[in-house]
Amino acid sequence: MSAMDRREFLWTTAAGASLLARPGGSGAGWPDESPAERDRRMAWWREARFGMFIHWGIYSTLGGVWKGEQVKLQPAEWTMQAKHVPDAEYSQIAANFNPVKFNAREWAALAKRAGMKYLVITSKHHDGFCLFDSKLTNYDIMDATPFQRDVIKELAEACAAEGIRFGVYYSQLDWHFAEKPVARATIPNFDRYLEYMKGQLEELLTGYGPFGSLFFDGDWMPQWNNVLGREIEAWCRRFQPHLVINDRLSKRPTSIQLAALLKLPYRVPVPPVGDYATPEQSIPGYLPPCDWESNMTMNTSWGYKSFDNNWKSTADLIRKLVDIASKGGNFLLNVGPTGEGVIPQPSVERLEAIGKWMQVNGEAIYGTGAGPLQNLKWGRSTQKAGNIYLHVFDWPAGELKIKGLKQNVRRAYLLADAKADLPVSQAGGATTIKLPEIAPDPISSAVVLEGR
Ligand code: FHN
Repeated sequence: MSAMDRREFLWTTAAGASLLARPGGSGAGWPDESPAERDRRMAWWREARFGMFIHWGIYSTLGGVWKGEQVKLQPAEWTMQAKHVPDAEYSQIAANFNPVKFNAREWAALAKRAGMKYLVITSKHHDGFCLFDSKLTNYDIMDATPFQRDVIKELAEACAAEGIRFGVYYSQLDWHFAEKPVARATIPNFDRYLEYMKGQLEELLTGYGPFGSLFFDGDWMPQWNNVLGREIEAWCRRFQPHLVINDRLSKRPTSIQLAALLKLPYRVPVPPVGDYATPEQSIPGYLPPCDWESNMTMNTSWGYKSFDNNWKSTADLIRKLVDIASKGGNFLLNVGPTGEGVIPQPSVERLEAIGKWMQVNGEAIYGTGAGPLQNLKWGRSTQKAGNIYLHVFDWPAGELKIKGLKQNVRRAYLLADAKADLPVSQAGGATTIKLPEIAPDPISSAVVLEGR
């Protein structure tokens, strides 16, 4: 067994041993929800495949720098922890949060142009600052900043206008209540904090229109467990029964946390609470047994980090999107706007380019399932409604020959030129498609195989 296999085995064993998968397949949903009802509730999310993640808050004013010192190892939204800033001092920076360039409609329109079908923004991250007008605290954008606009409300309305599903990220880990800003913080008077958390979730789920999804985070905090997770899931579903909720209401095994932190491959466990698993900054090397969504940054920080220019290329991001879809997953791609409310230009450029690619290739991503051909050297495959989509990264000379395809192919064509049939033959267990010399797209070109 190779070292990698052994490590993966360890993660799998640890993950498997510590998770009691809920009966009824992946995810929890309503305890008595039938598989058909769950499929109906998940349908838009499985169709969407691609969403925008937004990490934005008072930490964005810092750009990953605290008193002249760069936050190097942690992402920018962890500045409070990285620089061991007491809450009394850190919370003062809210007075500098005045994002006068924020334009919700521009953000929603950019997500739409990128081909994204849903958007998830941090309503409250670990620092506890609220981007929405909460009646339960003054540590929010209405009371603690000169901006005094409810950006969650503005963005929810903008998404509705652009036809994009709106959702929020909410951290159960809260350094504004914790004894100190550390990853494994404990919160005194935890029952009182839980009531605060439930009250804020009620505010969000009753005051901002229908949500598509909720992304919880911070399950690694010592006080969190699956019982609380199920309690909060049921609480949220009281207000919006058809929410799609991630797995971080679960108490994911520490091995998953460590693997994510160390960027090691790990088996995505079926969530005991919530609807989908959330591999982070990674794509599983196999087909997970449940709904799942990979969330990733474009550089290395979720929150705006002024000196982080380690941007993934557009080609890399498109191929990640294809790879994720080929394994039946969703891609939640992050932007970290500045303290002024501006999405960094490198992010905008990549999203515009992905959007142009999606205009041609979106049919091979949206609503598709994991492809019948896995572990392809030259590309990936997805499938939908009897069609197989071959996503060709490395364009071959003259023809593409694939073995192991069980389906009979009636017709083959380039998604970029659907009117022109490609010569296709099937013999001896192989399917051969004659291809033009030049690929329609240098990054990834879709060849459609229509079933008989
Ligand atoms: O600690 C957070 C981090 O800041 C970021 O929000 C990511 C996004 O999935 N989640 C946690 C790290 O796993």
